[in-house]
Amino acid sequence: MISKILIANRGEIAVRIIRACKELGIRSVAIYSDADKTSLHTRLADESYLIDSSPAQDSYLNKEKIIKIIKEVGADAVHPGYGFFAENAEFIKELEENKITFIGPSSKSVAKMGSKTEARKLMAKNKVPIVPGTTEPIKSIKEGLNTSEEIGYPVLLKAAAGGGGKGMRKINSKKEFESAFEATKREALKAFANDDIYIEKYILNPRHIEVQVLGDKHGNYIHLFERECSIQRRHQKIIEEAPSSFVDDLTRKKITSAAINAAKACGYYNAGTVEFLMDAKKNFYFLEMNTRLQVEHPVTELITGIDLVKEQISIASGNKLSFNQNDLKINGHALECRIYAEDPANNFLPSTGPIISYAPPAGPGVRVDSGFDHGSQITVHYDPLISKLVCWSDTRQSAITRMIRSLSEYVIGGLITNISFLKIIIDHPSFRKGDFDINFLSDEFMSNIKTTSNRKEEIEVEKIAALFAAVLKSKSAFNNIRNNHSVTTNKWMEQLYE
Ligand code: MV4
Repeated sequence: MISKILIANRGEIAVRIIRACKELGIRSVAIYSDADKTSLHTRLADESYLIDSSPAQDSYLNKEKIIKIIKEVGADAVHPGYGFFAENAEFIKELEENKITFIGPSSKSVAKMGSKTEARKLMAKNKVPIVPGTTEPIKSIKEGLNTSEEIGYPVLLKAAAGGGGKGMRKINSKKEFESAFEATKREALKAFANDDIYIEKYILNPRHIEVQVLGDKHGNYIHLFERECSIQRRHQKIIEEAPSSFVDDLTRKKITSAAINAAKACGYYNAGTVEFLMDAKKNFYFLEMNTRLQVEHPVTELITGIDLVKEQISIASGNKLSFNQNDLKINGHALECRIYAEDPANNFLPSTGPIISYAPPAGPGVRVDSGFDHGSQITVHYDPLISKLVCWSDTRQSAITRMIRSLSEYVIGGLITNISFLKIIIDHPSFRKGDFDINFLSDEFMSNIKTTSNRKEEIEVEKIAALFAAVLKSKSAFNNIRNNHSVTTNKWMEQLYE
């Protein structure tokens, strides 16, 4: 039994995990940095501990300090969220050695999927289609040229220790090969301290489709259907949905059973995601396995009714999966928009400062997973994700309508956000038709839309309005004390009309 969980993360995902703990009657422990004193996770957990200063290396990546706190507070388990230590095999191994439960897969599974060439080898052996190419690092330019000739240009050079889009290079013809090979090797060495690189055929204009899987420690596996994640910019996903409008029943059957084979192949337990590229003919190819809970997990929760975080905790406790494959069916459609504090009109420059007013959307079929609220500070130290707006409805079209309604309702004062940009994408005829691939947000798309806004001026007005409201509030409180009657909620309004 797990009775106390330390959440080694921040922002919306830390809040998501704390909420699951509360509903399960498990004590939650938050850690926070200087920059996160005003964040929601710090306030919502049963216990919160300051780790150190704001940089991630000193705080959420400070392994020694985190393990020290785990021991001091007597936490019996750790939930890593995503990012930070979520896929760090060394961190997981250290917890395993200290008999602290890691709410995720074993360090062995994580290490196996960490090497992209090893993962490809394992997949090829276990009936999971991989992109044509090599399963061993390329040793020489001559070998690379021969392989590329065989599979046909264009090809992609990828770092064996890479992932998530880092350390890749496209080669269009043999005359580009030599210099690209050297450059990719150099970059891989710098980024991953490992210069092994391998070759894949370049798949033209694919979609990014991923399958959510769950495995328990007793060898049971189930999938929770697919998510469509093609709407991304520079490898940063922006909009995700479940199910994919491109995947038909037969393709779904094939891709989900490939995903289960992938999980079985690495002795996986807990929640994981198998990523695929899917071409226009619906051929799909294994890309990588993400050995963590993903940002976009809510869309899967909304169409299946499964609470993935509670299931993760149950699996980590040693329980069997609480349902079988036949219990699951796709119910309706869900969309997620990632709400970032960044300026689409200014090359997505992060926007920092306090949130001076905050009014999230609500109503039927609307879920907001936020890490922040009124008074929280968004800083330069971490990813500028404020929250995730997730909408469910019975059909894709009505989920789109609901998303536009919710985006229009969302008020985040004091910061520039990508909300208007999200509305433009969701309302685009091609998006509505489901006609897009990973290149949808191309430079061409970006130059054709109008992302300029008067947010800068609006923010100045918001700041003055917030100041004015604060003055009125304190005057109201002062009058209440002076008149010796208790503070009532309507006093503030009365003051306005005085
Ligand atoms: C590819 C590809 C085309 N062909 N591999 C980017 C992230 C990393 N996980 C793999 N990626 C890609 N691999 C072959 N053989 C195109 C991409 C790719 C991509 C994939 C998924 C989502 C967005 C993407 C954006 C650019 C490139």
